[in-house]
Amino acid sequence: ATSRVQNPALRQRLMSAREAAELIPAGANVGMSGFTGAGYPKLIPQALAARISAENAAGRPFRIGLWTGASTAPELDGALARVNGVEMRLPYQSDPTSRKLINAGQMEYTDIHLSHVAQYVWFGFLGKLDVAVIEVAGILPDGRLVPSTSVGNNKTWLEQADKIILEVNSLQNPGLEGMHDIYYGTQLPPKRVPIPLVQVGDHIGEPYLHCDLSKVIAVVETHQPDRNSAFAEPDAVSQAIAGHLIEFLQHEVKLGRLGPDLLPLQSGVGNIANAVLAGLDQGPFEHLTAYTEVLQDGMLQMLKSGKLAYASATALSLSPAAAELFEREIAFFRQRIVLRPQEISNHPEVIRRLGLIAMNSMIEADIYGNVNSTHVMGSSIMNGIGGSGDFARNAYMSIFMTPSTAKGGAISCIVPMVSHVDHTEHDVQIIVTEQGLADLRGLSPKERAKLVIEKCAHPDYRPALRDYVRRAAEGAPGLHTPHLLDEAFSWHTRYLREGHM
Ligand code: 0RQ
Repeated sequence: ATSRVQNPALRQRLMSAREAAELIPAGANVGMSGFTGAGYPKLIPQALAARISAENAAGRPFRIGLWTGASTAPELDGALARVNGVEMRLPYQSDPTSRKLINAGQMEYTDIHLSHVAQYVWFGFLGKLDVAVIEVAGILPDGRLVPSTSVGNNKTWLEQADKIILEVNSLQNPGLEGMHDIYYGTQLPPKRVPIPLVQVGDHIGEPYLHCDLSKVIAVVETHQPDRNSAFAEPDAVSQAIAGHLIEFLQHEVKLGRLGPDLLPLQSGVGNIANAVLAGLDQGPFEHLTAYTEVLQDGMLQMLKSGKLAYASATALSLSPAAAELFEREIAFFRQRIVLRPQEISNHPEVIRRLGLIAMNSMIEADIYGNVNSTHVMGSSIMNGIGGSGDFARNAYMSIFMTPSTAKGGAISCIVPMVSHVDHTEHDVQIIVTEQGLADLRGLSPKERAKLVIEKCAHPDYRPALRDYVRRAAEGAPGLHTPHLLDEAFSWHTRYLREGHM
């Protein structure tokens, strides 16, 4: 087969992953590609982990700052975390070993809205980016790069890093070429201009990433699949959540607040999100569109069935079966999918303009509508805020979903006060559990509390929540958002003490 490294100068830089990893210095800030298990470098992080392990064994401490698009995979986050090679991680991760290190206080983690990352680097808020390690699907003769299955922050990493290392993955489908829209019109304040994107499918940039060839210090050829982890079949709880949501959307259409094709959908990742998409695929709405971060199985299926006309995202996140479908029918999907930098897929200006229906999962909500997406019992990180804040604050309608209980019923996901706040009561409009849906739009805190308890809380926890609200209304110094501050976290402390709320 002919090499995908078509630029002669870059062919001179071909080397093994081990040799490339030697070029990354200890203490470097490294910007890697990768977004929800797609398009991350596969060999260099593992080679770097081996080097770090050897250096540490020889008594020479070696750690890096690791920046990505979002979560990656065991070959990247997992490999580097297992050798304790990451001093500081940003902006989002979901790796079990990293999570353990972060919660043990051994890895610093800066959890940033995904739309903020690129601009923070341009502003100089995060320090210097030393090396970019980017997976691409090919290199053109003139040195432009064919992006892979995710775009993430790659444009910014390539522009901002002093040095660039490329992993050219020949397993990525050549049909990816032309599916990307890389926008080069972003300016810095005070020179910013409007982003000219007014329809989900608009192409406002170019299909390729630019690359300053003089900065490229290594090119490594790989032939490795993306992570592609399977989804669970929708269970009764996620199906019930999907059912409530679809009934609600039908009601909004009836009231004339949404058209029969709704508005562009944003959907978080995970099993509930996938169940909602499966529900929409069977549901009454036609000619739907999506302006989202991650295109997962459910959306691929909706494109296939014709329910979904077009989808914009920054990354694919597919199960092995869906990845196979994508491969087989890439000619069909490339007409209907565009992948953009995450600063555009998650851009507040564009989200507000398009008027998205944002649907994200959460850890817990409180009776007044504050949402915690990231922390367990106030102090342990689960994953991170990801794009949920970008979408929630700026959407036409912001929906948060969770089962009403966790850990077999020992935890109520509806609590008096959330133990950590990611989305405030001002950014949260609709809360859904398998019990029902609370539409909080236009309601005062006291009205919201009543609705959240009666519609969303598990029946086992409703009496205690009602009791809290009643006593707060008697004992709180102010009656706008009545709380008993001595008691507001007692559900969490009871769980930590006794193993149930
Ligand atoms: O833990 O596996 O140890 O039992 O949290 O919960 O129910 O499997 O739900 O996988 O959809 O994840 C919010 C974490 C939900 C995810 C969150 C425990 C529960 C389980 C996972 P175990 P489920 P999901 C676009 C949008 C933030 C980023 C985001 C997330 C584990 O959706 O990371 O929205 N969101 N991005 O047992 C203690 C509670 C709990 C609880 C659940 N109340 N207390 N533990 N759990 N509720 C995508 C991107 O930005 C990339």
